[in-house]
Amino acid sequence: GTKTTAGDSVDHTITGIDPGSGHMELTARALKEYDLTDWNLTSGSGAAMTAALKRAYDKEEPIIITAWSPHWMFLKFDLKYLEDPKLVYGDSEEIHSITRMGMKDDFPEAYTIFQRFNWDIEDMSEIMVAIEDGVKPEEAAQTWIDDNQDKVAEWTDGVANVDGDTLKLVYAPWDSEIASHNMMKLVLEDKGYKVELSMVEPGPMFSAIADGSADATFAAWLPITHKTYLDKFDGKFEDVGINMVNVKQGLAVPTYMEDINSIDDLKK
Ligand code: PBE
Repeated sequence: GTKTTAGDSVDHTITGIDPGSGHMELTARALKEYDLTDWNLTSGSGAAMTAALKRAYDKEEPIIITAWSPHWMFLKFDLKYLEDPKLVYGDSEEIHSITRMGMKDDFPEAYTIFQRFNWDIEDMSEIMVAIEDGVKPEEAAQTWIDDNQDKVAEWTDGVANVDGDTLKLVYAPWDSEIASHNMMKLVLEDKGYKVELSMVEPGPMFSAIADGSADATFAAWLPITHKTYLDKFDGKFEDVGINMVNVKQGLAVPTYMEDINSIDDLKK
């Protein structure tokens, strides 16, 4: 009989996330570079993608997703990244904190905190898993803060309190960034800021920083993921520093898809 290929088993479809995400751009590029011209990339949201993953996983059905780490999906499911010999998704990425131009002069105390802000994959994962388990984002973030006072103190020690200045933080609806922005909101509120959190699409997230309608985001993945956006807004934002290293993204599948280990395997 005819052998079912990896492509046939998933209908030549990769389950994507929000349009405008770096991952969507890179995955479109991967389909070209690996010559997977008959493949489709569906767009939706991170939540729709993990729901599709859960449905497939429960039935041990094949699925290929646009995954990233840190993410709770790697703690709740046995997944593996597909090798990416052409390094379309880069090697390892960093998350940068960026502000609008002039933010430093207007909010020097917060700026100092942003410069020092740096945490680990395990930290963010704790908040993400709690949220996935049904804890409200703000409560999950507060629990992490309560349990990691020493880490937070490294960012905030010696920084003066302020009196209700309003800071606008902007982020896209990725589970990783829901965790980081809820956490930093609470840290800033503890210093006396009023914090407005707005969740927007990826494009508007970067344009809000560039046009000054938002003060900061902790969601700029570099050097590859958001390169197109950062090149577009070159000179219109300030890169304050790295808040996390060794983050990653790529295509992933459940480990029960034993024969598929590389993006190259999708061509068969
Ligand atoms: N991500 C997580 C984002 C950045 C943060 C990999 C889903 C993206 O733009 O694709």
